Amino acid sequence: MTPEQITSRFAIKGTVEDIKPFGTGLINTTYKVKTEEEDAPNYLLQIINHHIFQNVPELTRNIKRVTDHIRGKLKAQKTTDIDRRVLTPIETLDGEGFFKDDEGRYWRMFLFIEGARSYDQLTNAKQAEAGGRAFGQFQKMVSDLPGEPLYPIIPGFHNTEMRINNFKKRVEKDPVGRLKEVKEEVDFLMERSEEYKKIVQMGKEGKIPERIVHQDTKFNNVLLDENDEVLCVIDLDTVMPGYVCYDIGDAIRNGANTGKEDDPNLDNVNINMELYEGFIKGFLQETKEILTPEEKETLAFGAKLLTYEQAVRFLDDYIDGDNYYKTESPEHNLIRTRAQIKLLKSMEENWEAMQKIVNEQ
Ligand code: GN1
Ligand code: MG
Repeated sequence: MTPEQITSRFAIKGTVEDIKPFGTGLINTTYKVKTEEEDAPNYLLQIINHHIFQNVPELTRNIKRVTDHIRGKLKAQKTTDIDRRVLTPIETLDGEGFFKDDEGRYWRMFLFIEGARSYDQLTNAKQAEAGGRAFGQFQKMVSDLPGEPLYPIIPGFHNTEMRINNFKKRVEKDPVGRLKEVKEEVDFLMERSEEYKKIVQMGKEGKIPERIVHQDTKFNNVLLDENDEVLCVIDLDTVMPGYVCYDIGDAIRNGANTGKEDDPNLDNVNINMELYEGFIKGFLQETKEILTPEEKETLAFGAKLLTYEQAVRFLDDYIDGDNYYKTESPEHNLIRTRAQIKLLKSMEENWEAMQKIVNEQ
């Protein structure tokens, strides 16, 4: 089926004028749908990667619960422009909220948020603070979501202990014979495996609470307005129970890197401490009152944790023959792994300063 035929299954307003690829996600495939009429909104159309998000009805329900809850809060606060301050899922004509086509692909739509900016890379600390505030606000708004816990769409998504165990098995199996090229990287990661089981263990011991967290806090998942003020956060697929340090940790991993996530030149890759400070400041401005002292203590560690974990995940996928992430070359996952390892080394070198910044807030 063509994207045009797909959109006719959704309760959209106006006539579809064109549909173009949109965004840079590594998992789902996204299009922008432009409508002809001045007064009809534009939309986002997505193919959900259902190999990764296997329970699409529960995924749809999670996102609806979270966005309805946030919308309710915004209404209570008499916020104007609510449609720019939270994602709006578009209903299907049959009320399912998603459409499965004859090729087995799952589609969904959202209202397109107009006049929003998002950046793959940050240029200043003001943006970092906005990023920290965006995920902090999100955290605060969903902290009192009523009802049963959200459905764990990808069980153990940031369970580093589980990721390490799976990684060990992959290394033993070496399914496509790539292990011999990556011995050094495997050793680097395995040497640190005990240290990075800490958060899951603290959770099990009841030292930190489980909360609803976003879990995919790339800076390009923050929408900003023309003055770089926060509109909302997007990409709610992985919103699930987890620990608070996952969100700030992944935001820093992604956003406070002087290089790119897949930078082939490792000299470019370092932690930018100014941006780091911006993220921590912004995040704590919003969450100070809801975090326990133990949780606050995990924030700096979260940055190292998520960087470590991402290196494990990229290398795991490389050893597996690139089945998970979209890649642009056979070495792409290895390049990504090396960049994450370099970033982690840089964080290790700045570890004291990173902790100090949290303590000063
Ligand atoms: C994936 O698709 P995207 O870019 O939102 C991944 C994240 C990784 C990220 C690395 C569901 O996110 O966990 O941090 O790539 N999402 C999933 O770039 O695995
Ligand atoms: Mg994502």
